[in-house]
Amino acid sequence: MSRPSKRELARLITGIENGDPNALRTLREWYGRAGRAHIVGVTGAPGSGKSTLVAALTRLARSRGQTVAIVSVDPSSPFTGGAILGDRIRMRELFEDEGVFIRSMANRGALGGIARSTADIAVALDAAGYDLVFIETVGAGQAEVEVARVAETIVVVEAPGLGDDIQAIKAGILEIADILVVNKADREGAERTMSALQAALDLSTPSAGTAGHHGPGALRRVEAPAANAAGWRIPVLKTIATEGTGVEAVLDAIARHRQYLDQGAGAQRRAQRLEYEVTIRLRDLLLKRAMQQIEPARYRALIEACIARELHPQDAAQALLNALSREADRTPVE
Ligand SMILES: Nc1nc2c(ncn2[C@@H]2O[C@H](COP(=O)(O)OP(=O)(O)OP(=O)(O)O)[C@@H](O)[C@H]2O)c(=O)[nH]1
Ligand SMILES: [Mg+2]
Repeated sequence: MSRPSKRELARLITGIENGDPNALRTLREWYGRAGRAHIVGVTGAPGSGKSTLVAALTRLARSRGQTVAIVSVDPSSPFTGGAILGDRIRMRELFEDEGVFIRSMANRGALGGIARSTADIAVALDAAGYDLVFIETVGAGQAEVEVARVAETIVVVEAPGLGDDIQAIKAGILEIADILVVNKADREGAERTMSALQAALDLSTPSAGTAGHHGPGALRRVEAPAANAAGWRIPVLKTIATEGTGVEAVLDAIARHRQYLDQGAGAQRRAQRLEYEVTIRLRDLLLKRAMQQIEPARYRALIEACIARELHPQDAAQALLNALSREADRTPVE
């Protein structure tokens, strides 16, 4: 395949976002070609400087001869143009660079939906030949964590806060980090944030126990793979993204994590990630099928019963499931 133009890629990605069957057909053909790019998730609290850092990393990676794609999920700043002027000027050169592809995804699908399209978009960019694919998400909830998990390497960006208040801990995203960055190191309190993060890391033992999750066991709970097996020390790095300070160390750490994965840890992690992805897709399909089969009137009646507190939501869900299995029992097996 010749390398697709940015315009062709943009069209394919729109198709993926819209669930267009043609786009999915193309993606299936491309899937076998993917697997070469390094997919890097960048997440963290709103305004911590993720986009600025990704832009700085991209410039540096370009100077090292790598091509870069950036997917920004639900952005509120730079990549969509909502940024202050200085940021926008700095972003423009990236937009004009042939070796850089930038895409924003603003549509908020249902839980899982956005993770699914992000995974597909990453495959498209990977197959299209980009060396590095950055996926920026705002680390604020379950959906964002699912999106970040599409990546092989996850960078969590923190900014110095008030006192010891670490947003990443509050949002529950610290545990998925492979690399921690304290950005805005020019601000008051950066050292304190660094040591608070280091302390939190020292406390948390990697949960290698989830690694052996195989087969239908994984379906009992949509459980994410343990992010950090033994052998990888999570670095805590300091940056001033607006000035490019410390960015080289972050890009080096990203490359080192890739090497670490390539030396063996990656195979197990890739298997876990794909198992997780298949499980999420199965959950979505099951729910979709259930919603198609459930009679709307019955559904409404059960919700009403919950509103009237005559029925517990768990029992409503169970009643719907029971009705589905009775339906399935009547459906002859082909
Ligand atoms: N002082 C200082 N400001 C920074 C630094 N990095 C980014 N900023 C500024 O912080 C603001 C937010 O930066 P963004 O890169 O948009 O942050 P973000 O995390 O991508 O924001 P969202 O995508 O909206 O969550 C911008 O005005 C940046 O110029 C830094 O190292 N120091
Ligand atoms: Mg941003």
